[in-house]
Amino acid sequence: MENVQERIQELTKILEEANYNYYVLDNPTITDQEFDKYLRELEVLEEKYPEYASLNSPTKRVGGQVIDKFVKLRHQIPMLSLPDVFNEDEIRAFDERIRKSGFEPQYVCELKIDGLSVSLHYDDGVFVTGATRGDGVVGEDITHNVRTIKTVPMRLRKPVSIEVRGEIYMGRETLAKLNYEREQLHLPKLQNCRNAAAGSIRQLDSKVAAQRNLDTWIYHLPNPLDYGIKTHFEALEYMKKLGFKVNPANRLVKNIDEILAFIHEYHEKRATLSYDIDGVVIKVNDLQMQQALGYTSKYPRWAIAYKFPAEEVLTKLTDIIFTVGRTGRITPNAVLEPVIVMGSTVKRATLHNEDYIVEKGLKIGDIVSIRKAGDVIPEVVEAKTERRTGSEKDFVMITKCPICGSPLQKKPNQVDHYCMNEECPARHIEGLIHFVSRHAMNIDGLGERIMEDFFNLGFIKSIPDIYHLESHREDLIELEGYGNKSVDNLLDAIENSKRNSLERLLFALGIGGIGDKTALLLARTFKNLDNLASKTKEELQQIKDIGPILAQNIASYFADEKNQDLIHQLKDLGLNMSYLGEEIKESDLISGKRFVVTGTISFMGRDEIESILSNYGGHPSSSVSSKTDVVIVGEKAGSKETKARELGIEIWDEEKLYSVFKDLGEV
Ligand code: 1X8
Repeated sequence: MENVQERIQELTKILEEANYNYYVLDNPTITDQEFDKYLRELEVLEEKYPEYASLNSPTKRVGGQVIDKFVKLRHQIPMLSLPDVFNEDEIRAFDERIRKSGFEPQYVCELKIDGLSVSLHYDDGVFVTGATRGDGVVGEDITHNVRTIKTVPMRLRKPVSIEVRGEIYMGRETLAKLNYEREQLHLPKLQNCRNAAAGSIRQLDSKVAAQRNLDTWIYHLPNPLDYGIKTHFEALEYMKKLGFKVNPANRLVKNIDEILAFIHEYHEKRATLSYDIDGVVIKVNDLQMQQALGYTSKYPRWAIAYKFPAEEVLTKLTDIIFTVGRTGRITPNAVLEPVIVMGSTVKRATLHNEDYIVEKGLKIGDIVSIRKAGDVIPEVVEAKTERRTGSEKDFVMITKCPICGSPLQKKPNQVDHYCMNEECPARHIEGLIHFVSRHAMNIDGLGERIMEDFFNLGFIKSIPDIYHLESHREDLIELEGYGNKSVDNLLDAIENSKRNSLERLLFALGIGGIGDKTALLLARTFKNLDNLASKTKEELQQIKDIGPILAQNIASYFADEKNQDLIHQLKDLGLNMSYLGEEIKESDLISGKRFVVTGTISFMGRDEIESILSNYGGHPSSSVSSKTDVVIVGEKAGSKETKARELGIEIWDEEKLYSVFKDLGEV
C-alpha cells in the first residue's frame, strides 16, 4: 500500500514537472508518449486506490468536477483596479506627482492583458482556491476550472503559503480554433479573447473549461513583505521561481523615456503577440515607496494603466454590396474607403444581414467607425451621425439575387435572405471554392483566387471539371505565374484528393447543415456514400445528432437527380466514396464486448459514442441483459443503470469513458 502511495506521488511529480517544462517554460523534457504513459499509470492507480487520488492530480487537468453554482469568496486584500491614463502627459503627471513626494522612482513596465483577473491561494505550496476579482471585495470561487489551466501550478516549487494574482486569458489562436468549431456547430462566434476567457471560466462543468485551453500571466504578489521581498521586480522573479508563468516582457525602467519606449515597442508588437493586450501597466518598483504612496479610496497611488488608443478607425461606407454564399444565403457587405486597422488594410466588413444594418441605422455615404473584433474580423461599430451632410442614401434591402436576378426569399423567423435558384452561378463558384478548401477535399494550390480565375477562364465550371483540369494543362503552363512544376504539383494534389476518406467528400459536397464534424459522424456511421444516400429522412433521424432539418436536407440532396448525376460522375472519375478511418481499431477494453449507452454524456452524442465503439469492434445495443458487458452511464441515466447494477455489470461513468476515448485519441 505504501508503495502505491509513493508511486502516485512520484508519478505526480514527474507529470507536474513535465507540465511545467512544457507549458510554463515552453521547453518540453519528455515525449508526449512518455507523458501519456505516466498519466495512464497514474489514472489506473487513482482509480484503484481513490483514497490516494488528489483533486490536484495531473489527471484532473482535463476537468471532471462539476459545480451547481458559484460560491462567493471574500478577498483578504481587496483586488483594486488601476487608474487609466490615455496619453504621455498623464504618464508624466503620474511621475511628477511621485517625484514631488520626494521619491526617485524606478518603474516596472508590464503588458496589460485582456483577460480577467484572478487570485490564487496556496497552502504549503499546494493549490487551494482560485477566485475571480468580482467587485474587488467579493469574487467567485472558480477553483474547479482553474485546476484545468495547465500553466497554473498545482504544487509550487517551494512549500510556501501564498496568494498571487494575475490574469487568465485565452490566446488568439485558441479563440480562432474555438470559433471555427462553433461555426461548424452553427453556434454564434465569441467576439474577443476577453469574453471567451470570461465565458470559459464561468462554466459550471470544468470539462468544458478544460477544453478551452486557458492560460495565465501572473503579475502581483499582495503580501511581498512576508517573503522578505523589497521590490516589485523581485516579486515577479520570486513568483517565476515558484513556478508561475510570469511575462518575459516585464521590464525594469529608470525614467519616463524608457516608459515611453516600452509603450512604443509594445504598441508596435501588439499585433504579433499570441494574446490580446490593451495597454501597459506602470508600477513603482520599490515596495516601501509603494507603501508610502498608499491608496486613494479606489486605486493605488503607485501604479497606472496606460490604455492604447482604441483600435477603432473612421472611414467612409461607400457602398453596401451583396454576396451569395454556396447555400444561396445573401450577405450584405460594407464597402469601405480602405483604412488600416491593427496593421492590415480593411476594405470590406460583413454586415451580416438586413436587420443588422437597420439596427445600426447605416446609410450609404456615412462615416463609420471600424473595429477589428476578436482576431481578424473587421466590424462596423456605428455610424457617426453627427458627420452626416444630408447626401447619404438610405439603405434598401435588395429583393432579387445580385447574380442571377431570381427573387430572394426570407423564411419565417429567420434573418437571412436566400437566392433559391440552385443554378445561380454565384452559388457555383462559392461551392467550388468550398469543395477544394482545406477542411473539405484539401487540394493544395487551389486557393480562392485561383478558383475564381479558373472559373472565369472557363476551366472549372463544375465539380467534375476540377478532375478534368489536366485537359487544360497547356493553357495552365501558359498562365502567368505557373510553370511546369507548379502545374504538376497542382495536378498531383487534385489526383491525390481522389483518395480522401468519405467524410471529406461529404463535407465538400456542401449539403446544408453538414459541417466537418457531422460529415465525420455520417461517414463513420454509414461507411459509404451509397449506404447514406439510401437512407430515408426517418432513418437518418435515428442518429442522435441528426435533427429533422438536417435529415431532410440530406434526404432531399440525394433525391435530387442532379446530385445523383454529380455523384455518378465523381465515382466514374475514381473518387473514393468510402470511410477510410481506421476500420476495426484495436482496444482490449472495447473489442468484442457488448455495450449499452444510457443517459446523456456531455462531451459526445450517443450515436458517435456507439460509432466509435463499433470501430473498435464493440457491439452497442439498446437494452441491458445478462449478456451486456459494459453499461456507459451518463447524466440522468434511469432504469438501465439500476438494472446494470442489479446484474453486477461493469459500469463506466462519463469520466471513465472520456479517459478510454482519450487514450484512443478519439476525443
Ligand atoms: C490588471 C492587469 C494588470 C496587469 C496586466 N494585465 C491586467 N489586466 C499587470 O500588472 N501586468 S494589473 C491590473 C489591475 O491591477 N487591475
